[in-house]
Amino acid sequence: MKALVTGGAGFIGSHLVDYLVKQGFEVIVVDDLSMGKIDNIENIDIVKLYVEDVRNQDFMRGLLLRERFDYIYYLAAVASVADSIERPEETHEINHNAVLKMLEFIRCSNLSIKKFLFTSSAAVYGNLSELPKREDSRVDPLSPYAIDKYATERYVLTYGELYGLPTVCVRFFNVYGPRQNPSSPYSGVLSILTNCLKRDEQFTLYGDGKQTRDFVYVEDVIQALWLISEKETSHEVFNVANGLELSLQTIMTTYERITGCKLKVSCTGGRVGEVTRSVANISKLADLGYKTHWPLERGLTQYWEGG
Ligand code: UD2
Repeated sequence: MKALVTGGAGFIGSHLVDYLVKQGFEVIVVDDLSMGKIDNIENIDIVKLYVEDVRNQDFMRGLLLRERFDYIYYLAAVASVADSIERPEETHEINHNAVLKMLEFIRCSNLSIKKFLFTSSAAVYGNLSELPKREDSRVDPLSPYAIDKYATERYVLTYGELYGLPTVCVRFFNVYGPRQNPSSPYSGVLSILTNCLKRDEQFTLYGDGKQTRDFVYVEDVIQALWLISEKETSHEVFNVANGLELSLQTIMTTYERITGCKLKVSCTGGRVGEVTRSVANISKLADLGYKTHWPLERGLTQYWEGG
């Protein structure tokens, strides 16, 4: 079996690559290393890495024709809401146009694939009050990032239906774990918290800490991606989360207890456009056999010790 992982040197992508290699897949990665790192890939000696931009159509088309992938996992993206607000047009080129062009090339070239999996985000749900979010809950994409993710989802699913491509989309909630880069202003809060605790640095808390999120450990995310790609799934969307709503305050207290470190906190106003509450209904994923193996305490402990 041969798999393409775009964004495969990034945080989630590299964990997926490791897993696929262990399953005996031949894995090919396309990553421009704008956020990813070569060191993230454990088996770099057997993984073929192309340091390329997914917008490079000549390259991408040549690769698809040459390699004839069984599975395509599309993770390459401008991966942050705030970043997309800084550069909406470029985000659109990367997060939307590049995916659409790949789908169109697959269609026109009659390439046969077993599964095309596109990674979307909980950002598509916006700030509507309905909770927990089900895959058929109303969406309200509020940023260039969310708009592109949602529009691309629709294309991915509609291409699947119209042209018989086995396509699926996943909506990631707040993924955390080793290799998440803490150094960007758009980094996930758990990588920032880990950094602050390890270096005894000040953590800036936006808002009152009562905002809630559904944090999911990266190993559970990989389990979900594997189930979705292996089971009979097609033209549908899956939430990928833990299914538990926790406040940021609870996360901070739990992490302090686990590490035995005291967090230095400075409070500031909430972020503009911030989602107040977020939690997923994960029953669709559970129907595929998904079980969370990494409750928060276990995930945080592992992240602290190994990440
Ligand atoms: C997550 C995703 C984002 C998008 C969004 C959809 C990550 C890293 N980002 O954004 O891409 O999918 O969900 O809703 O997964 N915070 C602090 N201090 C900090 C950093 C964060 O207080 O230094 C707060 C932040 O204001 C928020 C919470 O921590 O309330 C989580 O922030 P985040 O950036 O990790 O994730 P989120 O949910 O804003």
